[in-house]
Amino acid sequence: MKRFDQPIYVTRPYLPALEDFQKGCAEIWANQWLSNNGPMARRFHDALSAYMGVPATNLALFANGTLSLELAFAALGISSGEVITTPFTFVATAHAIVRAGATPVFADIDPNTLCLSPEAAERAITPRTRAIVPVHVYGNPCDVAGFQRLADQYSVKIVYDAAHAFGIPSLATAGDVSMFSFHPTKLFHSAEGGLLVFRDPSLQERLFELRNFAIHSETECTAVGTNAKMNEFQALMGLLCLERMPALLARRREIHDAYAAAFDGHPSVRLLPHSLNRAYVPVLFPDFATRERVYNGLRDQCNVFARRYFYPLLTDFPPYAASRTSCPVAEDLSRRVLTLPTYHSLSLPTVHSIARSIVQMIKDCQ
Ligand code: T4K
Repeated sequence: MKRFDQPIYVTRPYLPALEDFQKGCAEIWANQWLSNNGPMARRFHDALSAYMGVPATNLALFANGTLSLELAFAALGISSGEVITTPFTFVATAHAIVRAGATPVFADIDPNTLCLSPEAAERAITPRTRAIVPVHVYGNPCDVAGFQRLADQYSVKIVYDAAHAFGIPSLATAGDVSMFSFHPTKLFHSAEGGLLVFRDPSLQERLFELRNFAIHSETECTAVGTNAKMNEFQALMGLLCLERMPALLARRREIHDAYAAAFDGHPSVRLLPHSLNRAYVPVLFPDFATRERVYNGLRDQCNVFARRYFYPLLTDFPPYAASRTSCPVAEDLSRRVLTLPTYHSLSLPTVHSIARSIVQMIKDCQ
């Protein structure tokens, strides 16, 4: 089993050429404009609109994904009641619901996609339900048609947490609102950043207002807004990364295929097949003990830091423990899943070595 000299993390951010970033910085210096919807942020906004094929009136940029999601609820008028979501996600999904003033209600996931199940969500609907927040986990698409049926039948809003799903055209405009995270651990990033894409263009004015304290002039403040603005350096990073999107996607696919080939014929390591942008490489093991052995073995013997996204479940954390519901599928899969390293600069020989070590660790304990 190979031990790497340098740690191999679950991900590393793509970094554009430093000279290109410096060139952009020279422009920011000349503008003397660093934040508050400056020229770079406006350019990034338009570039995203063109890339995603979404009118410029139907999106808004923010400082990060968590604040974007929080403000999506505020713009939709959701500040109380219940919001149904999955326990198999990053804490930010539920934090945003609570910080908006609503109560998260957890429902189980689909065993094939690991995304919220529309059937389980439907069972959790009550007269207090205001919205459903499905998460396209790892870039696996949720059952968008299933959730639209719930929206139509029960008059609830569908807000997708699409933090992992940038670069998947079919998910760009799903639901009432979709939130994309541009954190550096993501396939595409802007150092930190978040994007909302919404069906109703009238939300834009409200979102622009909320992200800038809800002030309109020196003498006017109309609501309790916040500071969720993307700054010019973030926008510059985003613009430079966006130019490389086709290459970023292609490289993830190559890495994913290399893992798939290496695990072919090894039923004890099942690569989850649905991630459309290959943002993550989640694998399932037969049981908790094997997953833990591989996770610890990679770290201790190989210097490889895989991550157990998403373990524990949100309802295992104190802020959400009182909201625990029966979610047997999520409980089982969370104890068996491991996400393996994938990022633009990860070499294929490194992927092969990680995969060989995993196969070896499983053989050793059989
Ligand atoms: N919804 C979902 C479903 C999400 O997954 C997330 C974020 C959100 C909402 C919220 O979006 P944001 O507000 O973040 O835009 C990471 C990220 O911090 C978090 O953004 C992400 N999800 C979550 C899944 O993963 P950690 O605690 O695993 O991050 P950390 O710092 O351990 O980073 C992982 C590895 O990445 C490190 O071991 C090394 C590498 N790394 C990280 C950073 C930040 C780098 O090489 N360079 C870097 O700059 O949470």
